Amino acid sequence: MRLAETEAHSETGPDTATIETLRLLEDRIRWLSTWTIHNANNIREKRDGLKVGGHQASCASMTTLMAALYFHVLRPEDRVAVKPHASPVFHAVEYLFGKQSLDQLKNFRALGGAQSYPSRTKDKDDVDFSTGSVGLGVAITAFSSLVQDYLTSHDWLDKDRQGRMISLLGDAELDEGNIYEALIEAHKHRIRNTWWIVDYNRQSLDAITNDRMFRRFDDVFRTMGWEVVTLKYGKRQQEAFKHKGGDALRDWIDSCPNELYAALTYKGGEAWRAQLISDIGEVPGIKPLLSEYDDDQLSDLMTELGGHCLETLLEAFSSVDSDKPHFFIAYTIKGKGLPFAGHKDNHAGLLNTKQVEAMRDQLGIAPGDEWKPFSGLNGDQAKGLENYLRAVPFNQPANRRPLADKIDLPEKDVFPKPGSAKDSTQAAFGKILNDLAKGDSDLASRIVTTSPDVTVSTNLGGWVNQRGLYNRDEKADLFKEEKIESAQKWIMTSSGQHLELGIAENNLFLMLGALGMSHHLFGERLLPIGTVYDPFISRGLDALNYAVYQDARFMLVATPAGVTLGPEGGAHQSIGTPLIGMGQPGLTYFEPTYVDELSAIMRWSFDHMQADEGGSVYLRLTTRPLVQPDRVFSPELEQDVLKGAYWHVPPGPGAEIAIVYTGAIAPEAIAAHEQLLEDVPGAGLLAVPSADVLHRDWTRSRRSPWTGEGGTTSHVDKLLSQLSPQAGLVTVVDGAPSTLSWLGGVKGQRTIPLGIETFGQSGDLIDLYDTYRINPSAILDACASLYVR
Ligand SMILES: Cc1ncc(C[n+]2csc(CCOP(=O)(O)OP(=O)(O)O)c2C)c(N)n1
Ligand SMILES: [Mg+2]
Repeated sequence: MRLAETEAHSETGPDTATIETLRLLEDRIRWLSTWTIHNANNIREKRDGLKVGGHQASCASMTTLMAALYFHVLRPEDRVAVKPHASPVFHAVEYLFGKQSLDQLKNFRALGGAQSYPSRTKDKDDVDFSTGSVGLGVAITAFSSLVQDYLTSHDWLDKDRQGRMISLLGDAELDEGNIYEALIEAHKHRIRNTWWIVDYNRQSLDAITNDRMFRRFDDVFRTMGWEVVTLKYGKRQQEAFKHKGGDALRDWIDSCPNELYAALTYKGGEAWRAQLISDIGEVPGIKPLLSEYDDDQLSDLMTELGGHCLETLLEAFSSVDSDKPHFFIAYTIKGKGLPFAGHKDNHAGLLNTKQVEAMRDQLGIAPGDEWKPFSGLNGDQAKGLENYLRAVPFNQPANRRPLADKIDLPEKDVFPKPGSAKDSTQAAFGKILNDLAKGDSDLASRIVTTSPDVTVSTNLGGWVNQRGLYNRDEKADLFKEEKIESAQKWIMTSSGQHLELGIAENNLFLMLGALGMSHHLFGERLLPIGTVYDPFISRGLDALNYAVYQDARFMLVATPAGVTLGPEGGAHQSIGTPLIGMGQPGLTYFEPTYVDELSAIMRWSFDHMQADEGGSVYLRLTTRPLVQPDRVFSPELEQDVLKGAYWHVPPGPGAEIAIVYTGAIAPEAIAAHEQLLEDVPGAGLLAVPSADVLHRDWTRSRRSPWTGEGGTTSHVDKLLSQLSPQAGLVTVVDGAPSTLSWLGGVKGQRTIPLGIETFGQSGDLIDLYDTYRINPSAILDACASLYVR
């Protein structure tokens, strides 16, 4: 194992009594996490023959770190993302604080019980950030610290409500590229109050990690302006190094390959001794030094690395005296204190019953008392721990889930609704925000926009001109000062309302996730809007899922979309995104055609983003300018738009056919419908601004007799009932045809779905719609084929 040389130290260490108490608490959480996993796998009844799983080694690797933090260092305003596989340790900590129930622990990984990985939305105790998809829980803390700064700059957050945003991560998580994308963005925004603490056990899931990464992480983080603190040796090791031969021992540790260190850890004291004697036994002082330790003590000495030494950890954490971001590399042993410590296959390894019982006996816990928080301790010790836990700073009454007020929305009649005769939904989106920016509504003050280098090309320019860019560092618009003409006035201030990101879509979703949790984390509501090109949603898909899973609330505006971007097309065409919108729980997908629809949907979205049972919204927009309908946007029409569909041209009684369209392809559907009417009077034309809302309402209605969700007939059922039961449908969307093909299942009406199934070339709309067969003649061909049985 090669180790870095920087050590953290301070003049005043914690007192011995505190260390002793913390040691006992660490034993508790190591035991409880081991037992929770054991119970779930070996004691609780199994009904399906599936492995339950759990990660005892990953937990044991981090118990010292978590004991030091939760039982000493943390303050209630601090927010922590815990490495996914240490979830049982977190729940054990909460259990000792009295914030987690025994029932939850007993039901670890069972429905309604403590979750496999910490979950803000599903766990019942106080999880700050969900984790699970490694890397994302790390980066979200940096973005949350940026949100904290944003709120502070806007005078919404007092200093005493500011905390540190902390990630406890595994070393293999450092392979996730999203961490480095976040690091770059964090550097640009000069983030602070962020600690990333690596459980540096040099094991991943499959293997021992590569020696070549030694010292690389330190370099990377230092280069990016972080304070790097390497916690490499425990105190006992540091004591040993002071003796004759100590330097050689230290050098040996430094140069030992990761794999050998892990193997010797697993084999134990005798193996350590043999290896050390063989490698450096001739160095003066080594043999006498080693002879001072029996085999067990030698094993302890060699494995009590910085991350397992409370004194070392507490000194390091308490010596932080700036808000500079800190990167702690805490050397640990995976499975420390468990029989498979250091074994390369221990990631998903489970102790067998004999081993668990041996651990229990060693702690003096009587059979049957396994769940008792202080079992195995004498009365004084138990009392001492209880008193200590009551006084722990992190356990003090504090409102860690503050309730944020709702932001009032402008009345419907004053909500912006641009009135051009011809407009695209993207341009109209920009105008709506521009109009809001000019006003002084509460809504406008709480909107915060963000975009990964596509601010201008997604029409956010007007908004940014008025509301400015946000950065803690003020910066004038140099082009303006130099009197150079430009439509974009990019003034950067601490009161700005647009967060400009570099081209990393993953960061966009992490940013939206952090902004969208502001009301929960900081008690201040923000209404985040992020813009992106529709195809690049896929680039950040896991982070999008992650944000939504945490119940972050935001508006995602994706534009341009489909093949309708025309000559710009090819690689920038998006096909499957409607299905992403439909398939993602917690995200409601709309694809309006007209500006009046868009305006109503945006107003609804700001409400939905704040509703208790609400969620996030995805608007799939276009750059294609469309002639706007000359119509009264009645409350009934608005209702239908928000329910997902309306009859653009209602069908005649018992009509035999309808054309159904979504989004920018409307002119082709309309043209085809006009021709169809010549042969089939009464044919209907159905507009579907949200296949997602429509589909969810339909499936809810179908299952409601069994789930009691309210048994009203679905909106789509009512609409399609206006057609003959034998009617046929031709659906068309600039996207995957399956977005609308399900409509055939509602009433059993024969359906021909049109859409994009291959892609990848530029062209004008005439050629592209022809090539991909979504033009009027293709729609009419499909209508004709409905009559061929
Ligand atoms: C994005 C993602 N890919 C893969 C996994 C599966 N996985 C879970 S843990 C793990 C290795 C973790 O190693 P490390 O971060 O070092 O944690 P340790 O258990 O060693 O503390 C992997 C690959 C995951 N959870 N998330
Ligand atoms: Mg690891």
